[in-house]
Amino acid sequence: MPFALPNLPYSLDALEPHIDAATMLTHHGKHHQAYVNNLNAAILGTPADEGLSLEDILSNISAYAPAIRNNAGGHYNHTFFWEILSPKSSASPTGLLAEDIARTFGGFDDFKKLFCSAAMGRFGSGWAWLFLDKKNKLRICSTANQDNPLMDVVPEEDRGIPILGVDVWEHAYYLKYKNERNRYLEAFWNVVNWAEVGRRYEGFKTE
Ligand code: MN3
Repeated sequence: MPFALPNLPYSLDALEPHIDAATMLTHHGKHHQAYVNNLNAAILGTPADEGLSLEDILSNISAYAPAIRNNAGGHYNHTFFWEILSPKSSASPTGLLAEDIARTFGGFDDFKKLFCSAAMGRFGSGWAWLFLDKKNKLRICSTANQDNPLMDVVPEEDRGIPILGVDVWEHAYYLKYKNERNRYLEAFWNVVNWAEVGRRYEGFKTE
């Protein structure tokens, strides 16, 4: 099978009390595993089943069936999400990313408000993203379902390279926060792995 479920980089209860172990167990072990299984099944015998990377598939996703769009997106997005979370979070970004956030959005608090309003404004299931756009500028967007800025099917202005993302599917928060997506989003800031987010930013930012 070309794709496999990655291990979590921390224990299931490591993000407590902000993200609970019961949610992590289902989210990683059931939901993410299902995206992996369904992706492997959907690409069998297609051109995607020839050692293409997930990023290669996503950048050309318009050429593939909806099942590949949904499950390749689901696999990429969740792998990304586990990596940008950490129990050893710092309160805010540092270095070049912090400077760029201040320059682009006015300050870290202004950035958080804009990011949360993108996440709150997503009707139904999807994600909010901080990403480097085609001009290599920081931008915020939200995408539906398991779409993401790497895909060639999202609006042109929302395309680029994800730096930070948050899952706003109910399965990401319903066990602990019920319908209160806003409380989940407040808690999210306590477990962002800013070191990893900053590493991605510096890896993809040119100038
Ligand atoms: Mn999810």
